[in-house]
Amino acid sequence: MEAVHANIENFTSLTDVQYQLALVALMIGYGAHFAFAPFFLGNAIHLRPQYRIVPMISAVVMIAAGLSLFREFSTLKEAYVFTGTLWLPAADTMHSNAFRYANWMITIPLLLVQLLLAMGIRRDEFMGTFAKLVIAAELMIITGLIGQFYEHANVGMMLLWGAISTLPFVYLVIAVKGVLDKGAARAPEDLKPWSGKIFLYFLFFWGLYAVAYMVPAFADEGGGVVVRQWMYTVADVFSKLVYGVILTRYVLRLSASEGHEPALASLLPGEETLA
Ligand code: RET
Repeated sequence: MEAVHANIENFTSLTDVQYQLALVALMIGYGAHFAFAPFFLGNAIHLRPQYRIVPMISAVVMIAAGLSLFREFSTLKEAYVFTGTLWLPAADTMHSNAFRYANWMITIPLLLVQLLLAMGIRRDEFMGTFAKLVIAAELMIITGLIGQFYEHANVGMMLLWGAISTLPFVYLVIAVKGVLDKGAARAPEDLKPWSGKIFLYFLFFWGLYAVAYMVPAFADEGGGVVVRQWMYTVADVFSKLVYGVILTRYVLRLSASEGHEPALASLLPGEETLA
């Protein structure tokens, strides 16, 4: 019996190069995420206390994503057997991207709360805005999760669920724009342009997940497996890791504009010593 609701990874043979390239994508993913957890924690001390939570959330996201990607790496590695020429899907093990979606259920709310905190959303609007964003995000993930089970057996169903999932995604994008506009309104003059740039950045890299979702409709062979795992890695690194670096830089600038000195600044040589 065939596991019809499994991902395309379980139905296609890979060349040696394809097998290694797909694994390399996942390895870069977990390696980068794990490496950046201490980076974010180390940055926190330079911030005004109220902003320290921003890089701390990134550190949590890094560990959660790193663990998930490490498992994805291991299951992909074990999902094939070498025949002497090609890597064929193993009969008794399976690789599943569904675990990614489960991981997003946790990481996406964290990325959203991080945005609200960095943009300084007022306490009285905080919970309401957060609830709207999270409900939209979870609906998007759950419908996408259902759809990806059909990517091998029924591409039409996959696209239908993908279209349904796009509705909450569009709502989410509009709501995020609203949050960024509010952030810009309260930001000092030199930080105002960040908001529009962060929006385009967000749209591009979150949108990349939706493009990756559709890959099996166009390429369900070894090439499709490699392209999709790479798209996921690029989207992961930029929407979690580099996004965390950007938001941390943003609150560092905010801290400075609010008169906060980076930690240890008093130990650095002052201008009078350099002169
Ligand atoms: C799905 C299904 C197809 C339609 C759309 C999707 C959007 C996914 C997104 C995922 C973002 C993930 C992030 C993870 C961080 O850990 C569900 C693939 C629109 C936007 C940011």
